[in-house]
Amino acid sequence: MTNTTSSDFLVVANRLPVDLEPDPDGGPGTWHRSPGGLVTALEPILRQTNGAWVGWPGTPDVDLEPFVEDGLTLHPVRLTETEVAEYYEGFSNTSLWPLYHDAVVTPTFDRSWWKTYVQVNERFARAAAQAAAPGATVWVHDYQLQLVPRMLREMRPDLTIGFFLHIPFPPPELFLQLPWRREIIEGLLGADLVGFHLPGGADNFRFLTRRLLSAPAPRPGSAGAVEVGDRLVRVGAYPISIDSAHIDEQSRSASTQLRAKQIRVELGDPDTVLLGVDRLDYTKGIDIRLEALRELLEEGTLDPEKIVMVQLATPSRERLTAYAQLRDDVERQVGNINGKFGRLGRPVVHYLHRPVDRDELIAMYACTDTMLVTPLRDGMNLVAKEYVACHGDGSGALVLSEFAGAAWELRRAHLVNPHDLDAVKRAIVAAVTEEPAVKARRMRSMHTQVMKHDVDRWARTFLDDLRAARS
Ligand code: ADQ
Repeated sequence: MTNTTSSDFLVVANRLPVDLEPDPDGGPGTWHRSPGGLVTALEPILRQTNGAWVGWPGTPDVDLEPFVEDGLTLHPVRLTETEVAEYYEGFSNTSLWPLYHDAVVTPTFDRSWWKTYVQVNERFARAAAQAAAPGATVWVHDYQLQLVPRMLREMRPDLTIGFFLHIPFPPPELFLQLPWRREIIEGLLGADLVGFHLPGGADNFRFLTRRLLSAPAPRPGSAGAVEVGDRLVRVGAYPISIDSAHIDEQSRSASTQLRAKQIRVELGDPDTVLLGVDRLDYTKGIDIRLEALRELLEEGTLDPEKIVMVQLATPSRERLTAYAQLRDDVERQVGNINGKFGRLGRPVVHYLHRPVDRDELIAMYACTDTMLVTPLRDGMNLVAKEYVACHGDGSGALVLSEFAGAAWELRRAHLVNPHDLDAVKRAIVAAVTEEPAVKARRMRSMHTQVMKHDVDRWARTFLDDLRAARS
């Protein structure tokens, strides 16, 4: 029996790293590993530190005791159906998500969603307060739980609390639209360390502490820490990454290489394979790359006999109107391209609206000539780094939006403004036609960056700074 009480290290996130799939016969259901950037990023650290995870199991209205699954101690937080609708789909994904992504879709603010957000944040804070050993370190994650740091500090002043935001932190002009802007800033300031992917997000946050709470400007030598009463809250940039060595090794394995060759054959042996891999989300710019491809085929710059695009799109937030609309739009675009430029047995765009297993995904990356990552805004974008990790041999090319956090490190990609369709088209053509030697120089330099700055280094740096912040 593993001890499920009193952990010295806790991760608190909206979702547990597993999903409970209900049994059709009303039985207890079965657990599955759930997809997503956060799980991918944190699992190695949790295993190394013997930590525990507090989160929602992904199904409403289930009461579960803490349990151990695949070596990880999990503390489920119960959410009712209404709470899922108001806290998760409502305030988190219809207010905060679009607002924090440059309002590319207009955010909706609803007072009852906010009340439920407060109530659910309290429940997460209580669950963490119960699971944490005296003096434990608690690492709270992401936009769904921005009130937890302050609530948890009030319940358990003995804890060391870190917070990391996985999505962009918006410019003040946008953040100030939020009716509960002050509460969110105060919530985050309950942490000892507040981390963002990029320095820009950290700067936006510091500015807002002065604007909304009249916090004094950071003192010289305080590394930009914010003074809150007698406490000092550190603020910093921690660009997240991937398990680079593992992905690199897997991409070089004989079985991956064999599968990569097979995939190209299955795709009809084209000269060029383009790939997009995303959650089906309106921030990811899937429609932009499809439109660019359509125009390039239409004007004859790309030859449909020689090029194939694969778009993998994991279903996401399907009950929300903006997402259902996006799916319709993307599927119409794919149909248009294939209707016009495909022939029997040879579509130009292969579109899969489902998650693909990890081994297959790595083989897909490995066999791809040009990866298309074109979000309108993205906190980091792990897909870009995963692709680079699979091309240690210098093959491949990456078209990358300037508005993905990853662009901050992957300077040698074909960087592009996704709002400028002509620029996206030029970048695709440049990536497809570039001399192999030039391509290889770009890719090797990005590969070195990704290998050095992996997820282990990300987490260690954050946790070292958190320890230092507390002392
Ligand atoms: P996401 O928006 O989910 O993450 P991303 O960083 O690209 O975006 O991570 C997605 C993960 O899911 C990747 O590991 C990818 O391999 C996997 N994935 C995506 N589509 C898939 C498919 N069809 N099949 C299988 N796997 C698939 C949020 C933020 C990002 C930030 C991460 C981590 O929005 O900006 O990089 O958190 O902080």
